[in-house]
Amino acid sequence: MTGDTPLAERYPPGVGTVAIAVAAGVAALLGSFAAVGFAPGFVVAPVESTLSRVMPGAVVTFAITVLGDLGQQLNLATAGTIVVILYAQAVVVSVTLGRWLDERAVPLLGGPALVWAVTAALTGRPVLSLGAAVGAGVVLAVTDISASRGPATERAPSGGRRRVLTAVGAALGASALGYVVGRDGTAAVGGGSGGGDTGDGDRLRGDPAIYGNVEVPTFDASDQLAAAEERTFDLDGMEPLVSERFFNVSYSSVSPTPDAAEWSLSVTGEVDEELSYDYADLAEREFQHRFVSLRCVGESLNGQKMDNAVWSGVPIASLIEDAKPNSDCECVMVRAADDYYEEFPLEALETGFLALGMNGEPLPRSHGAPVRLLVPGHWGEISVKWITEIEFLEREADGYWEKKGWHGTGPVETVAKLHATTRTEDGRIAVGGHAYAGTRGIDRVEVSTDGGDTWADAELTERLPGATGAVEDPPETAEDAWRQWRYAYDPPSGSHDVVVRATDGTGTVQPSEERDAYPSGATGWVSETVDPGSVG
Ligand SMILES: Nc1nc2c(c(=O)[nH]1)N[C@H]1C(S)=C(S)[C@@H](COP(=O)(O)O)O[C@H]1N2
Ligand SMILES: [Mo]
Repeated sequence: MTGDTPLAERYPPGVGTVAIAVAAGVAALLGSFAAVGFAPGFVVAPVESTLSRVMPGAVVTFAITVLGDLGQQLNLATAGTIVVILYAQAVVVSVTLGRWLDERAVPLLGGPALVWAVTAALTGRPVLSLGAAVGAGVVLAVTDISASRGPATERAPSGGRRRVLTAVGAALGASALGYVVGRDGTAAVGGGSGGGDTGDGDRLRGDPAIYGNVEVPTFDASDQLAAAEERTFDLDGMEPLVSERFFNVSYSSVSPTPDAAEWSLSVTGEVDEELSYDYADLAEREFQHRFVSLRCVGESLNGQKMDNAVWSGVPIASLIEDAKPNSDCECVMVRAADDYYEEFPLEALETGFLALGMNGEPLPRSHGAPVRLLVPGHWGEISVKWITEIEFLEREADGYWEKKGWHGTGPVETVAKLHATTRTEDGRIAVGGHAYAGTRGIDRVEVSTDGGDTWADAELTERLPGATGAVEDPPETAEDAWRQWRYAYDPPSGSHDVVVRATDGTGTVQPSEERDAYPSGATGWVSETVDPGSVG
């Protein structure tokens, strides 16, 4: 070994050491990613989810309503930066100590050891945390070797700079490798980010990381899927009646990966008897297959966070009955594996459904695998994903979003969206979209092409079929599903305003009053200026 270079020169003091430490920190972060993928053991995950939880309501609201998905990415980037700073500090500590003792082994081994300790403390996963230590170790080892090859004294000051560049180069190489390995690892567990995947990765009867240790039942939703396909309007730019890209909203961008074999749902609190169900308890039951549409209270009026799927599972009423609840407030707190919690009336819960399957497949990770709650007709936030506990309460309490000022536990507002504007073959303009009013149903959609002065009826898709499978009195049509509308007209020569409004099953017209999403959902009529010249 040519270890004669004094430590002070191996790690150029000041900015040089910081640069090497940051490079090691970045490599450590990607090392963690390589070992874990985009899953809860990834060091950024606990930091990001804590950030979301402690963030003031106003900031979160701004992020959701104004920044949308970008808000979540910013949060993730902030969490990543915090982690790199923590790692860099750990490396600086080890270098300082090494310099003081004049012992090169201290940063070389102590640096990665500290990085490992930080990671293990954050994630609680000691073995997977070795990935981060290896990332930091690569950069520190390369720096050490490059120092041993040429003492900085002979080439000063360029020796120091060269070492920093070598460290940065090593960090880039290790990080790129870590990224590729981690990304493939995430794909292998069928996950992907919370950023909108519909579980395309889990073709093989579900995500093996979740379903690998259980018998996954079959979900025969083929009749409903066929009916939806047949009834879907063929209009350019409009999503079909079963969403191809089902939106995703989770307060934390890293979805949990619960092992279905370990999963259980407990019924606790103000009950005569506490109960617990595991995955097999539910999987062996005869399923219902039913359409349920979801809409997020945080989306803008004409937003994209409203979708529809056919879900397979069991009604919740049959599961909570035996516990004989005696809650004074007639209310429940539902909790989940990501530490999410929402409180709402028992009356709403009793109409709910525990879904194990989505569109004929095991529930994808990002939509709450292995089991999620669906509460028909209510804003999406109480359809708790990764559900673990139903607690009957003595008195009312705030849920996760209500603590941040939202009022999103009630029934959805009625909306007709306008997502497609195209030219028909015979030169007319066709507009279309989806309309949804929760369990009230959609009876009518009207369109105005003159800014709201005159109205005409739009054509509506036939209602989707009602639940099948283990259903006592199968309803003719779906009780909580959207419909598509379309309308074709001869355009006037100039720009004109197209306005849409729906009427729900109780005969109530969608309110025209314009209101932002915060705090209880957007209202108003969707309106769009159409310039015939630019409609292709
Ligand atoms: N455990 C858990 N459940 C959750 C959430 C969450 O962050 N964690 N988000 C809720 C919100 S705000 C909505 S709109 C719906 C979205 O469901 P999706 O992601 O399957 O579309 O899930 C709800 N259930
Ligand atoms: Mo939501």
